[in-house]
Parts: sequence; C-alpha cells; structure tokens
Amino acid sequence: MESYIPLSSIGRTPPLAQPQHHQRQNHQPQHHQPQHHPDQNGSDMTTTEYTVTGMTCGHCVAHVTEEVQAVPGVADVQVTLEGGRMVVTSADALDFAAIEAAVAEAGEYTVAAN
Ligand SMILES: [Cu+2]
Repeated sequence: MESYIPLSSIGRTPPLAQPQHHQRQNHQPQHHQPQHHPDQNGSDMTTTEYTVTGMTCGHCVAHVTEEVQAVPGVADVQVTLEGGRMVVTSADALDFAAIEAAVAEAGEYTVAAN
C-alpha cells in the first residue's frame, strides 16, 4: 500500500492571530503624488550668454533653440530674436565648440561667446 504524502500538500497557513481593525476608508483620489520635475533652479546651474547673428524670424529662434537644447549638458536655452541674445543654462560649463556646432546645425547662423 502506497502512502506517499507529498510534502507540498501539508499546508502551512500563517496564523491569522491579529484582529483586523476596520480603518476609516478614504475614497478620495490621491492628488498628492510626488512630481519629478528636475530642479532647474538649483544653485549649481551655470548660465552662459552668447550672441547669435543671422536670425531673422521666430523660426530661426526655434531652430537655434532646438539645436542648442540638444547639446549634452544643456538644461535650458532662451533665445531672443532682437539682438540675437542667447542664454544657455547648464549644470557644467559648456564647450563652446559644441554650441557653435549646434547653431551651425540649425542654419546659416553664427554664434559668439559674450
Ligand atoms: Cu527665420
């Protein structure tokens, strides 16, 4: 007579000794999830000013902004059409050659470090 009892069948249920207190239930949706905005107002940020020449309209500004924004390390770019002022915010000092290349990529523009 076979009396093999698989060990797995011997169920060990954890003791449910603790009484379950009914806690007050909050059915309000939670709007307080933490938001993971990168803090660009940190004190470690560096801003560098440049002058971009050759921009004639808002599209130029958009192109230059887009290209410079894509440069590694750049956190923020503010380009003003009038005067060709460009302010680049970055965590570390930027390589001017990278900025120059990005501006050239955007179109027929030239950039000078202020
Ligand atoms: Cu334009």
